[in-house]
Amino acid sequence: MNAKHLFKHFVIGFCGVATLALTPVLDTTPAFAHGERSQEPFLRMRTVNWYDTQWVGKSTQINDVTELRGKFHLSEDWPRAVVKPTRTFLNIGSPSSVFLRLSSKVNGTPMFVSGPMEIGRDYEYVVTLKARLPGHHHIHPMFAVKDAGPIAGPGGWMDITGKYEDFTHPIKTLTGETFDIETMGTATGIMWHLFWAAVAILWVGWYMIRPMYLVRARVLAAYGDEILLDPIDRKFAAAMLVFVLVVVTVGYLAADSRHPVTVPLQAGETKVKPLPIKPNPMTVEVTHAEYDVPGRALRMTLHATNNGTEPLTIGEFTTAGIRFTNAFGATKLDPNYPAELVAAAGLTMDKDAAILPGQTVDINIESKDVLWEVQRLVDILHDPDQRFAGLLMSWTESGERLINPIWAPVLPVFTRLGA
Ligand SMILES: [Cu+2]
Repeated sequence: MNAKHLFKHFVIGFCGVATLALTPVLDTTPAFAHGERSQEPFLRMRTVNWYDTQWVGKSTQINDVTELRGKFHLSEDWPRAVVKPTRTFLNIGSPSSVFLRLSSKVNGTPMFVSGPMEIGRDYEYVVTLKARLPGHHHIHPMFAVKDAGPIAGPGGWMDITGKYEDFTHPIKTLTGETFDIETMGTATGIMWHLFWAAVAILWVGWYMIRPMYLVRARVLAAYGDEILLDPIDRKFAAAMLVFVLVVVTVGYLAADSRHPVTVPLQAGETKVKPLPIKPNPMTVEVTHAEYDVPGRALRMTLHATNNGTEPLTIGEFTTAGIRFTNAFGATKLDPNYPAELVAAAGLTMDKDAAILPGQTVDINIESKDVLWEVQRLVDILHDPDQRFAGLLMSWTESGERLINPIWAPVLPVFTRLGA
């Protein structure tokens, strides 16, 4: 019986240890990105429409200051299932604190606290970053909505070279002191952790050995707790209470006298004005949209009118940070935009000619690329709310860009009709 038991334990233990030992050995596939594709497509397409994202300084040295900047439009087609953006925060999605965020501004307003933003409006952000940890990092702009969670924007790679040991972050306080905030107070923090751990061990240890747990449990069950405490225990408890209160008070007073001028953490609300609405001579409506499952293409019928004075040419459809362009739109692409998020010949139309002033046209437009699958946007077909939203970009003859938010329900089709 005993031998059998021993053997069982040995097997269980061996399997556990083997699993632990082999996990790091077998799991050698490099981790690309960090799971942003698993975020639901309705969140990525119908909440924040990111555009003009720029990863300035794709390669930086430790201590170098660089920027992540861009714009976003809050979709009119905001899903019913997602809490409205009444409290939002602009953040950076990165694998740990590889950069230090020096500042973030939305439409020029400092965004160190959160605040409301308006659906249907546009915002421009600039986040200033200081390189902290060396490596090859995937960096996203990220929009956090209270009760809905963080919504990741497009990811781009940023490299940091050098050694972490060289990282410094000296700051000058309002009272004129200068110190390195990266190391400031580290020793004090460690000291207090060790101190309270020692106090906790002493407290638990004292009662643990007077008497041990099992004996104590039996006495407790049989006779109640009164006889478990002798007069020395009570004196010890009282002494500990006084000791802890004295340490906390003295510690507080000492810190207060060393740093008499402090500013509490700011917990207010930002009031960010959205970008002014640019007059847009083009009106666009999606009258029909379908997703061709085997063809990996979103097909839309656009009803567009040019109310302006210049011919307009459609060049790009963008959603979830992915950009579908035609030959014309490709010439307008920022060459630094991550190539894995661009379908450079992914946009085709049955009418390529410019829309003339005063003209109303119905255009069949197709955004076709394997990126629908790779980026797992096709998962909308499994949603109870099958819709898409994105931005349609067109240009006037003089080169001005017009942005039209578009959205519509999507009908899945499994065969090419009439083909
Ligand atoms: Cu990523």
